[in-house]
Amino acid sequence: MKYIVASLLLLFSTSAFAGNQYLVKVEGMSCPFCAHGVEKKVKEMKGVASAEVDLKSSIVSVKMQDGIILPEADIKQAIADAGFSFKSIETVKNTGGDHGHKGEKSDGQP
Ligand SMILES: [Cu+2]
Repeated sequence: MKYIVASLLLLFSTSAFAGNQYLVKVEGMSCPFCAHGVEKKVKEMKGVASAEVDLKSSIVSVKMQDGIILPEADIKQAIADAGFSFKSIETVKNTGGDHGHKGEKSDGQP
């Protein structure tokens, strides 16, 4: 029984890593209203878990639901629909560095 729980936990944490994250560079966002518009459009996309705009760097960070890949054409379209131009997209590699160390340390939890 213990074995099953352990492997379930393992499965669970592995699938959590499947939530792909992207940094999308957008041209033309100059105020929070622009940012909001882009954010809204991106969030309307299928499979998007969250979207957050950093105005300073003009980067929208998009988190996808588990296992969903963000097609470049789709994000381009969403940005265009919001009235801005897509510049580039970068996949954030989830190295698992701080989060992936199972059983090593658990932040004071017993
Ligand atoms: Cu604006």
